[in-house]
Amino acid sequence: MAINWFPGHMAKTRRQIKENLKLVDAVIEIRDARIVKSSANPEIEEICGDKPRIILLNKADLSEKEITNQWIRNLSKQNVKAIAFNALTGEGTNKIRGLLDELLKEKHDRIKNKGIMKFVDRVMVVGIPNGGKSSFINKMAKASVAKTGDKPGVTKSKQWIKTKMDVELLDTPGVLWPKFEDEQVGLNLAFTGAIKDEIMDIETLALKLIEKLQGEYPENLKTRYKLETLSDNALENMDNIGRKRGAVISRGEIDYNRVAIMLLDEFRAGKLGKISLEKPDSI
Ligand SMILES: Nc1nc2c(ncn2[C@@H]2O[C@H](COP(=O)(O)OP(=O)(O)O)[C@@H](O)[C@H]2O)c(=O)[nH]1
Ligand SMILES: [Mg+2]
Repeated sequence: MAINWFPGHMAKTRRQIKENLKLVDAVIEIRDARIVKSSANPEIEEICGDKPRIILLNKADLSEKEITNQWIRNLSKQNVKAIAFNALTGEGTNKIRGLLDELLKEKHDRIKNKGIMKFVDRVMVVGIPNGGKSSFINKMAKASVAKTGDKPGVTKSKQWIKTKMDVELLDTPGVLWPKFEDEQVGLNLAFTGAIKDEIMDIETLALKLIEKLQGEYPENLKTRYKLETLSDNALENMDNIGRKRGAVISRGEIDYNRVAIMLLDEFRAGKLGKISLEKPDSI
């Protein structure tokens, strides 16, 4: 991981997020729509308690729409709402206000009953590294009127980003750790580029991705690499991909390093099509 997680670090992060939770009305948790389970923090429920939460299934431009919709149904409950999101385009932003209104109806009614009609909701953003927290905050800030500085006497050192939708975001997101002790989770994070290629050598990683895709998305693999048929053997498929792309060293030997880099890059950029590596009942 870009961040070195160790027990002391986790405890500190957990404590900081819990402190910040006291300052906000709701949490926006960012996950990767391609790996909804693997991009979750294992303690998120415990950390957030009953704080209303919106789960943004971000990078939805890269996931299968129908499966993302299944996830949305699967994750939504009284205090938790999920939506598909694209933090590069901001698609989904216009739904956030409505979801907050649903989640915070009691608070809003209480305020309105006092005759106050103009108020803001304060929200903090949390998520594992590379899920899109900064991109999301930037998109929200683009729709912002001003960045509020410290207000004298009020929560010193906390910076709030104002937006046009009567929402203020805590400007530093809570960075959470994934469930990295689980091998499949590690692979999924590596496939999607959430962790850089340090989990294993990239040739093995690419081979594992081919294995996954030949089983679940064979047509995407065939179409992208113009393969007429697929083998059950991932290495044979990797060879064929290498040949199709001219990733050959000498005497027909495949340049596996080149194939691996190309395949992972293309997968992460969505060039193999919209792919969901986890479905609601998988893992
Ligand atoms: N395709 C796609 N890429 C995204 C999306 N949101 C973020 N990214 C990319 O994911 C990477 C990590 O995003 P970043 O905002 O830095 O994540 P953070 O570590 O959670 O702050 C960057 O390369 C972003 O451009 C999205 O909705 N779709
Ligand atoms: Mg960031």
